[in-house]
Amino acid sequence: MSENLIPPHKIRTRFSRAMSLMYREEVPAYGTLLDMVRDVNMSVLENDPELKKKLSESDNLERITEERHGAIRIGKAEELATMSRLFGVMNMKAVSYYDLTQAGVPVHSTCFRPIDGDELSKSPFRVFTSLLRTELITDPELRKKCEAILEIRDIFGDELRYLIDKAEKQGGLDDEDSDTFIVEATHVFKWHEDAVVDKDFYLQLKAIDPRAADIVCFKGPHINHLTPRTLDIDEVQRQMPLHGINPKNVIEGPPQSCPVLLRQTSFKALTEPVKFHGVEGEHTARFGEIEQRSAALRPEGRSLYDEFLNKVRETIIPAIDGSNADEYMQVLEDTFKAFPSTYEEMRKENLAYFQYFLTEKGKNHHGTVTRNINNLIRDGLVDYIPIVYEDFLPVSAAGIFSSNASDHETKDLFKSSSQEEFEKALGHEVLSEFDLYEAIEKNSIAKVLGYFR
Ligand code: OOG
Ligand code: NI
Repeated sequence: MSENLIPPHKIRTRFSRAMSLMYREEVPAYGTLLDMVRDVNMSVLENDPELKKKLSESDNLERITEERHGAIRIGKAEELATMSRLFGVMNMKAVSYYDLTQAGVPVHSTCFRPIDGDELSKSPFRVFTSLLRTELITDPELRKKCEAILEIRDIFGDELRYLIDKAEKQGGLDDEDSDTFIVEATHVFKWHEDAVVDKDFYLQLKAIDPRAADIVCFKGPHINHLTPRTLDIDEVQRQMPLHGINPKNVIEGPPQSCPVLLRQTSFKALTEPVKFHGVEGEHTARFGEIEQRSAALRPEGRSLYDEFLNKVRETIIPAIDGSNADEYMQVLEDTFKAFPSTYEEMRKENLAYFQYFLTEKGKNHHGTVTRNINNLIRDGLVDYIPIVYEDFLPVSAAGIFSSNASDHETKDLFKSSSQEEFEKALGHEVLSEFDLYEAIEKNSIAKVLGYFR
């Protein structure tokens, strides 16, 4: 039987494409964005043959064109546990814990994604998944009602549950089952314009927290954005208004001059018509986002990044209406001037993770060498590129969360990290992103050194 099973990465690629097709239909501006990103990426590569050559070593162009992340929000522990099994069918694992209460959003999150280099290069689809923490809704009546609504809903359905079980039992799915799985799984993330509550309740909950209303009041965890990866976010940002899309004025993450981690910007989707038990209303749920990914940082580099970003935010917090955007971007640029800006420096100071590979000279070398990575680099036999950051930044995520709650100022009501509770709901522990990057780096060193024995 097992020879008929489809490899998980193929199911993941097909699923990612199906999601993209669905979202393109649901939110046409997403299609516009995809086209823009593809054009910008192509011209970046045409103008930078060196980058093109380096990309093809690991982070190839096909991968980048296919690459996207989505975000969903779910309402109860059982949904998170089943979600973990659903993504497991596509070899996507829960990586990292994100506490969004530090930004006043009553959720905590993880990212489901492929974890090893080979799987990532085949299809790097990831889904940022947030679980509502109803215990943080302070009004006891409202909280009880939310929990009662969530308690009875089934966002997956029998067919999908059956296929998840089957995949786990036989170690995968065959072609026909994979097709059904993709149709059913995509359906879970579809937009439904019929709310499951009346308008009064929706407005009441929205006044307390718009994200809670987005999770509780609808049939399922509609995908709220899908984000293509661009090689030049500043250029896409500049072009967006020319295509009738208005982005937030602030790019989240490090400044342009600092090629680390993740830079993101989003635009607000149109307010959409909704029916609350037949009564007309509206909801702002879905939006668009683009991102540029650079080097993954070691814990030391990450602490330094956090320290710099905190310094920025002690000086200036980007206003929701974008009124101080230029000033914010300037403070960001100025503050990060002291952060190492070249990969050579970052490698010397042990701030980032790198992937090592043989140069042409290295491949043609036949004499003996000292098997020491620094010497091999010095002698031009080995070169390196940064390992791409595959994860998310909680402060940026908070900025993204607020882009779809425009009229809601972030409150400093609650702050309570609870990784243990989250993992209990998930049914297992989340993986450490640092361990994963470390493994990719170690592996590439071992491979390179193995060549010179
Ligand atoms: C998720 C926001 C986080 C990102 O790119 O940081 C995110 C959400 O709004 O549900 O997707
Ligand atoms: Ni996102």
